[in-house]
Amino acid sequence: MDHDLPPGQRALTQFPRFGLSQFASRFPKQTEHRGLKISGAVASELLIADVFAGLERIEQVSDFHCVTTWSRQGLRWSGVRFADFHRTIVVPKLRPDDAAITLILRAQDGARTTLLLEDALQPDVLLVDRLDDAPLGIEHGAPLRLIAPRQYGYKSVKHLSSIEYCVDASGFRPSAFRFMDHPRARVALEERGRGFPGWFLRFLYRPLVGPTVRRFARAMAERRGAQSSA
Ligand SMILES: Nc1nc2c(c(=O)[nH]1)N[C@H]1C(S)=C(S)[C@@H](COP(=O)(O)O)O[C@H]1N2
Ligand SMILES: [Mo]
Repeated sequence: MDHDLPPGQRALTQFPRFGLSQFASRFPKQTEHRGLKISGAVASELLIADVFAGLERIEQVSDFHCVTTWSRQGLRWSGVRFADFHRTIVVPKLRPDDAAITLILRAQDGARTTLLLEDALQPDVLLVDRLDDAPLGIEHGAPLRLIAPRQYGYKSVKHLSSIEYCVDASGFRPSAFRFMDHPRARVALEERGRGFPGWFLRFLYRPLVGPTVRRFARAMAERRGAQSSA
């Protein structure tokens, strides 16, 4: 099915737990409560206890593209549209500054990235708590994850804990090296990183896929082992 894939991507037959190696052994402390902090250029900071309350739940099948060149096709997510959350909850309650065009997404494991509000408002960007008809597991981002299918995977923050509406994100430090965090990361345009062409980064990243998948799987197995003997 590789012919359906964006430039430079290869399909995997499974959906691995993945990320920057420094996050392999970091896990969310809170796995049940799906609360989300909203902060930044807003009238007041707010902790939303249940992001899903009162919003239309939708199911969506989409492909997932990691910047290191692996893709997983046909994932079935369930959640709410970020656009609905933004327009129904954030705008009326918190009145974000019109100039806040960037979101900083932060996760319980310390991961963080930015997403343009314009990209986040696409109808296929979801806040999810279910995957393939089951509650989202720790591997894939419990208790709450954002997915942005048109962006490379590093914008789809797992264990999402806060969203900061930001007027000026120039001082933001991403969790990866700066060249690895493209502000938009659009898969169709192969915006893998900044300063280097996308096709070049394919060859830099591809050798990391196997070792990273194994490292993340090992850390997960160790966590399960530690929990079952505790
Ligand atoms: N909190 C958090 N979110 C994260 C990551 C991470 O390490 N921690 N890794 C990112 C990267 S690089 C990818 S490809 C996807 C992997 O998602 P998966 O583990 O569900 O396959 O999550 C993204 N979101
Ligand atoms: Mo990734």
